[in-house]
Amino acid sequence: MGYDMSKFSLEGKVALVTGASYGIGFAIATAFAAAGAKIAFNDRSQEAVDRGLASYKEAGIEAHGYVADVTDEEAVAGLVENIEKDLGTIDILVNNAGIIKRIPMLEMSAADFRQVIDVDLNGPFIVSKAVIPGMIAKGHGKIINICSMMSELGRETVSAYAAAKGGLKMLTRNICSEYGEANIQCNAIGPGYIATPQTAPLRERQPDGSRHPFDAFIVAKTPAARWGTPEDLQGPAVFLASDASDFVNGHVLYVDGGILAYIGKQPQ
Ligand code: NAP
Ligand code: GCO
Repeated sequence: MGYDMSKFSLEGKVALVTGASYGIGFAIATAFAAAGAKIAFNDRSQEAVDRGLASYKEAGIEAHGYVADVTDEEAVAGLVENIEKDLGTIDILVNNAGIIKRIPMLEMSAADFRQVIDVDLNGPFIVSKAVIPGMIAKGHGKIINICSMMSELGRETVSAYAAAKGGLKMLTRNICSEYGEANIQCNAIGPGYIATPQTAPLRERQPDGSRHPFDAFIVAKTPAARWGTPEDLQGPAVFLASDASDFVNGHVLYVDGGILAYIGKQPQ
C-alpha cells in the first residue's frame, strides 16, 4: 500500500505557460522543467521572449519561446500549432499571462476595464479553447488558471482585475464541468501577495526611506508575516500539473501564507 511517487513526475509532458518570460510564470515553468516537462512559453514581444529564453538558458533549461498575445485568437491558434509541431500535443496549460490596472473605478475608462478583462479572462478562454481539442484527442490534460485573492475579495482600485479573476475562478469550474469526462482536470492557483514586477509598486520604498504603507499592511494581514515569492508557487503547480492530482478538479488552491484565513494582526 505504498505510494508511487512517480505520479508527481512531469517526465515527457509538454507544458505551455503563458506570459512566462519572468515572474510567476517563469518560476512555475522552471519547476515543471525540473519535474521533467518540455517547456513552451509565449509573450507579447520578441524582445520579451528573447529575454525569457536567456533566463531559461541561464537556469539550464532549453525552453521554446513564441510571440503571441493571448487576446489574439489567430496568434494563439498559430502558437498552439507551432508548439505541436516543435514539441507535440500540449499536456499541461498554465494560463498565467495577466495584467492589472490600479485605478479608482469612477476614474477608470471602459477601455481600461475592457483591456484587463480581455487579458485576464478572455485570454485564458481563448488559449484553453485552442488547447483542449488536443488534450481530448490525447485522452488527458491539465489546465491551471492563475487566479488571485481577488477571486474572493475586493479592494479599492482593482475593480477590473477582481472582476476578471472572479470570472476566471468560474471559468475554471466550468472547464472542469464540461471536460472532466475527457479526463481533463482544470484547477486554479490563487496566489496571495507575491513579490514580482506586478506588485513592485506596492512595495517600493517611500521618499523618506520608510516602507510602503501597503507593504506593512500586507505583512500584518498575512499569518506567514511576509510577501510570497514565485518559488512558493512551484510545488503546488507541479502537484496540479501531475498525475498525483487526477481526482482534483474545479479547485482553487490558495497559496497565500494564510491571508484569506486571517482577520489581520491587531495594530500595536
Ligand atoms: P508580471 O510580473 O506582470 O508578468 C506578467 C506576464 O504576463 C509578463 O510576462 C507579461 O508580458 C505577460 N503578459 C501580459 N499581457 C499579456 C498578453 N496579452 N499576452 C501574453 N503575455 C502577456 O505578473 P506576475 O506577478 O508574474 O503575475 C502572473 C500572473 O499571476 C498574473 O495572471 C497575475 O494576475 C497573477 N497573480 C499575481 C500575483 C502577485 O502578487 N504578483 C498574485 C496573484 C495572482 P509583458 O512583459 O509583455 O508585459
Ligand atoms: C493588488 C495586487 C493583488 C495581487 C494579487 C493578490 O493590487 O491588490 O496586485 O491583486 O496581484 O492578485 O492575490
